[in-house]
Amino acid sequence: MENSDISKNLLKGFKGTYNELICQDDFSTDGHPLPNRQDQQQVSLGMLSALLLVVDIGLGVQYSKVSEKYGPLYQNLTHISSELEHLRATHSNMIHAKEEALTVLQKELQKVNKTSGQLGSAKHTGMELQRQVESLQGQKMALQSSVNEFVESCGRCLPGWKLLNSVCYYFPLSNSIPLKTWDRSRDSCIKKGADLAIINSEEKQEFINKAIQALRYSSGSWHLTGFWIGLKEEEDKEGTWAWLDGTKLTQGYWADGEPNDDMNNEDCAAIYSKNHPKASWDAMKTWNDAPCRYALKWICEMKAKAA
Ligand SMILES: [Ca+2]
Ligand SMILES: [Ca+2]
Repeated sequence: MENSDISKNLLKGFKGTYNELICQDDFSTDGHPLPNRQDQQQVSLGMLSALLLVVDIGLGVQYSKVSEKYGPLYQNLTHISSELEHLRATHSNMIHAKEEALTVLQKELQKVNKTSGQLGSAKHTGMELQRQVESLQGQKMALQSSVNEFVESCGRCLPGWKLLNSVCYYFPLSNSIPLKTWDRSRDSCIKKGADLAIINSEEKQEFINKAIQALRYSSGSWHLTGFWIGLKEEEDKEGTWAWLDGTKLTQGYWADGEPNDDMNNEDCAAIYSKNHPKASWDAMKTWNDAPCRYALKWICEMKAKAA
């Protein structure tokens, strides 16, 4: 039988005894116990005290069982509460550490951005220096070439001009020199005491082709590798070409298909360092007729000084 059942039975017995003690038949009409029942009541009270003692013992046993059953649970609850507090403290520390890490990360990112900017600036400066070095190297080579040509021409041509037989030629090869129309190109030559070049022999054609080869490879577009020469159609005489010295063209070194007077608007002649887009390279076929207003490079010639 369970302790709880024992307690219930004891309480039941207690109630029965109590009822017997306070039964109405045991009292006189004025509410006092009858004299012949006093001894019996004292005995009953003794039994009641014994019963209470037993109940008390039963409850003590019950309490011990309950304590034994739920004590570990209470200890676990205490332990879990302690763990929970610990986890809360750890979580708080982690949030604080995360905020500090974020602050450090932002500072580092700012440093990286600053360094990246400095690196970009340094790279730009380096590229600019490299460009200046390449430009200076080009100028040095051009100067060296001019000196060599001056020496080779024995001073008969100006520095930067090339001598062929008794004629000096000027080639504005540098990309820094702006392109000009046929008329302005001629003006530029005249200001130097020269005029646009006349190419009236195979020897001159070969010599000039060789001199302008630098542009054959450096310029991407064919039409930008042209050099105006002293040859144009006579006024209102389509198809009649004449040199600036007044002589008619007898031998031309036209590219295949040229002159074609494209759009009825091509009246000036130029020599090209790159092969015609519709033909393979042929040093004896490098001329084209083009609109005189086109901006190209040009070739000047002047008589060399006497040897
Ligand atoms: Ca024409
Ligand atoms: Ca043409």
